[in-house]
Amino acid sequence: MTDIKLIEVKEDILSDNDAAAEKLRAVLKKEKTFMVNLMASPGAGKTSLLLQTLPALKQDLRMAVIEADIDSMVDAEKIAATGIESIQLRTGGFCHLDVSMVKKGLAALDLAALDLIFIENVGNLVCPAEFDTGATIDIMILSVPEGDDKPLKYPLMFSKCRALIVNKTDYLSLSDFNMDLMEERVRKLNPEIEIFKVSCKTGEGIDGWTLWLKKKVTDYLGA
Ligand SMILES: Nc1nc2c(ncn2[C@@H]2O[C@H](COP(=O)(O)OP(=O)(O)O)[C@@H](O)[C@H]2O)c(=O)[nH]1
Ligand SMILES: [Mg+2]
Repeated sequence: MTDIKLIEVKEDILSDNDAAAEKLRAVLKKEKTFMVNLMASPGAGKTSLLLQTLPALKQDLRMAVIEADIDSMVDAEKIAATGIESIQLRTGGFCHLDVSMVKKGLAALDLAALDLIFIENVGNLVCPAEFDTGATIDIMILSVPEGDDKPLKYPLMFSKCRALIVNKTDYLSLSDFNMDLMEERVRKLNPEIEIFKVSCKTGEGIDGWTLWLKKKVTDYLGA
């Protein structure tokens, strides 16, 4: 019987990407540009959160958005309608962004003229958690209709994020979502995580999130 060689490539891909991510973070720091990697399931409210967040920070910070989708321009068009520069990355089937893809988006922007860049990652709670984008911080959204058990099913995503935004709180009265249980499950994975409860429909809770982010960005720019 012929010997068949098995070569593990996943580790290499991830470690190459991790090294590139560290380099990109250093470039962003030098340019004084903060980058947020926003991750969530499809429909959790990533674009809606950006549409609430951009107007709140527009007076104080120079911003741009990199949108990523398997196909279509719809999200970038929604952002552009607010007057904020937006780039659409079409991943053509890839379910996450890696550093090389993010760099293509950044090449189309003038970093020196930007304080804050948001990446709307591909909608998915699995692959984006594995690939460092080079962002300054990772943020995720869990929306109430998705259920309070998601930290149990997608622990890596909940473990790596600096903040969790629980969106669609306007659905709470219609659902069996147990906020305390969800928080307990998340904190077991990630005791330091910041949790914001918002509704992008009513605007409830958006202030707390935008004030926290503004402070993070201004501390970074001043450092
Ligand atoms: N009721 C309710 N609907 C929301 C809320 N946030 C977003 N949506 C709706 O959820 C759908 C998906 O939102 P979108 O921002 O496109 O999600 P994305 O795929 O994560 O970017 C849209 O129809 C939004 O209007 C919310 O807080 N409450
Ligand atoms: Mg979207």
